[in-house]
Amino acid sequence: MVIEMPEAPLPRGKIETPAYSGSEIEEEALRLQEAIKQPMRWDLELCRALAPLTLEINRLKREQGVFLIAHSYQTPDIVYGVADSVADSYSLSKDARDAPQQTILFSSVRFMAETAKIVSPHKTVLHPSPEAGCSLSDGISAQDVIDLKEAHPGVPVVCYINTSAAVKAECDVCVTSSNYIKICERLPGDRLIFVPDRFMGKHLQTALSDKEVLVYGGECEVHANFTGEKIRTWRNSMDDHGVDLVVMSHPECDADVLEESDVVGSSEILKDEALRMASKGQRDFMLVTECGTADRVLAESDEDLNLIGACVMCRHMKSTQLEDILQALRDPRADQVIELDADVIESARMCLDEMFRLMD
Ligand code: CIZ
Repeated sequence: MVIEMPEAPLPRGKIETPAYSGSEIEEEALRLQEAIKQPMRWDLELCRALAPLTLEINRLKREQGVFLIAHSYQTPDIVYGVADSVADSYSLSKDARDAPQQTILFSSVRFMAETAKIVSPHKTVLHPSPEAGCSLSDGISAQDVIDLKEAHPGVPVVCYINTSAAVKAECDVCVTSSNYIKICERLPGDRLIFVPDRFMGKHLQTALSDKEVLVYGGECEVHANFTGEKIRTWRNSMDDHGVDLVVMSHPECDADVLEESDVVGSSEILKDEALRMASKGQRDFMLVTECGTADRVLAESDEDLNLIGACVMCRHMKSTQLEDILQALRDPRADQVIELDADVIESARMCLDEMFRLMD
């Protein structure tokens, strides 16, 4: 039915791969196409063009003992072609910490690769796209947090994981989109400072009736695009056609979007809930978030689903392509190896460890 999603990325053809045989390429192309499950957008011709890249990346990963982590917002060729672990940032930070491999390649934005380095400082963390930032993370500095602490002495500072290592080093506890309410409920005291997402902070304030939440003013440039009015219009028009629409949105959206939603959660929670509801017969969903979540639902459901309305693509998340991953595995540039000051790692580690402790 209606799904407005961006075109699949085309291979850029700027990197040499060894000559794999026709049968190896055909087998790999079929594996990719079956795993991605969007045969119109990811057709066999495209999968054949991508196959030498995924074959070579998987060969190098095995040879070098590299654990490849991809956030759910990465493109399906990365998620289903080469990743060893795909999830939201809470699960991925644990996977980075617990992986036995000494080298992690993190296909995602910069703050997530930094988080992997903080939780496993002895490992080499490769980040193929150093330019891949995040409007939330880039919108707050360590000095901003220091100023907040001076203005509100003694009030605990909670940071969303979408922050730099330097910002985490100034905060008391880190949260992700899958645990921000649970962790803040468990914090002592009746006030907290929440940085940097003003929408998630507002949602947190609604959920925590007995605590005051002092909220910073940042926002995600992807999720800030959605409006409650647009969702109401979609829902009404679906109602008129007898379609029982389930609206699922990410907590980085504004309050009027979340009020219109049946489910609010991280990419992993939305995906799991859509799959659970699909297995019980629900077919029509609106995923109010980055397009990668819809790609995952389509790939991982056995049902023929209608994903209605428009997702929005994150230009930072989508800046990594298979070719960047192959290049970083072969010969990483200095700016593709995450390096952080030891004192930043130590303080930021306490902020992340506090999250793991409060989630136990
Ligand atoms: O918490 C995360 O992982 C983020 C930043 C997004 C999501 O929900 O996956």
